[in-house]
Amino acid sequence: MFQKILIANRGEIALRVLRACKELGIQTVVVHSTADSDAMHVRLADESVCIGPPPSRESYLNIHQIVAACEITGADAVHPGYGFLSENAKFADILAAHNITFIGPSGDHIRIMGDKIEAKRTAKRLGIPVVPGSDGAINEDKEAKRVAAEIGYPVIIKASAGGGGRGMKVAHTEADLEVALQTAKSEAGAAFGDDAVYIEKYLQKPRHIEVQVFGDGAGRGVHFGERDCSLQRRHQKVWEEANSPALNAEERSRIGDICAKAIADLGYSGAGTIEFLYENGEFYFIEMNTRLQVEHPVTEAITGIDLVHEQIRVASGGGLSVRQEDIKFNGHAIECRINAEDPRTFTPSPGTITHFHTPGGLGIRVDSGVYSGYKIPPYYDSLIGKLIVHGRNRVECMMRLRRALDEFVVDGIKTTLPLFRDLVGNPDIANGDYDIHWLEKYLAKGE
Ligand code: MV4
Repeated sequence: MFQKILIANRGEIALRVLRACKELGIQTVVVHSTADSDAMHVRLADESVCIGPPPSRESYLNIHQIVAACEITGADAVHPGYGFLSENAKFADILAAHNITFIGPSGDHIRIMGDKIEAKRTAKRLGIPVVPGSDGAINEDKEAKRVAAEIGYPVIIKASAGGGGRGMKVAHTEADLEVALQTAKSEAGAAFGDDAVYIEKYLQKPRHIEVQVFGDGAGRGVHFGERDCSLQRRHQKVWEEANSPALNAEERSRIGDICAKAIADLGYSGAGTIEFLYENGEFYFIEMNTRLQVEHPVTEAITGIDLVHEQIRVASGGGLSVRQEDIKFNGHAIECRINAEDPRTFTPSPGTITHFHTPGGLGIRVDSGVYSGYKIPPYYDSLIGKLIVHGRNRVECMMRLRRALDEFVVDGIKTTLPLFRDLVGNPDIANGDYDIHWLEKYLAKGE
């Protein structure tokens, strides 16, 4: 097991990882920017190293500073959290070259999944169902038209270096295709320095369902069920739940088993998430994330398994603590992302939190690094905490969520809490009847 882990992140996830390290008796080092000196995780860590000024480029993304902090403190592993360097293959490779363990998959696996064309090709080869579309990159209008005619309109053009919704264009008819292809290519070139694009059938009313997987790096793979993350705004998830209200037990184990086997065959190590669009009873792979995700607590709630413990165990060579048959799905969990934003316009609202009171009681978890008197710096994303609620079934979970939202107090700044108080009373949400476009339509109606 590791002696000392360096946490290369900030905010609630840095605290989340710190807690796991403490439970495992592992010493902790945090690196932080000058904007985060007062952060809770910095106070609670055994050691902290200030690695630079507020801009992420010069601190949380500064590989050399982070490697230097490992050398100075004698950390033997790095947990990258999510965002920042968590899916940076070069960072994983550089740490390996310094004999420091990256708590995550190999640089090569990160690289494959970062290239969306290569990721899709790999998924298909491993027996994962993918969205119908081009086999690789599309360069010519003629090729695009041939593929589109074959799969049928509407089609979507995506950047291979994109992901998470960046660099996509929809073409509804052949007349739209040339413009969509050229725009997608030039935008991809400008944004990513790589203009490779591919074409897929555009699914009009899917749900976003993702499967939590783990590999031990030695040919074993397991799945921890799915999460439904269909409630999003501008590709930012707002509300996530497990299990998906749309799936039955047979569908859950069918897609889960496919994913677990793929992860085993790939020789993948650590936590991963395989993302699907789900429409009319079918799953279609879109991307794989090679990191721990923001919404991992809903999976922890229904399985009772600490996923950060598993990451650390696997990275240290201790293997997974569970076999597939040990993983049971118990009840229902919902996560609300509490952002320091206006609940209608989503404009960031940094500043000082004058009062912070979190709900409690059976089935309630709050993951947050903020406290009364804390000043939210304006430089980073606006997530200030996550409310995760568990119940024996979805109805009980929703009852508890409504009560927990009533107890939650955040004064001094605007937050998205009022949005969740509206959502929890909405009949479509109560019925689990929503797709990836539901939230934006709801917000546009201004209800
Ligand atoms: C799609 C799609 C429809 N058809 N692909 C957006 C994020 C990126 N991960 C993939 N995305 C989409 N890909 C096909 N073939 C619709 C979306 C999409 C979306 C997906 C998940 C959650 C919210 C979304 C909002 C708009 C579009």
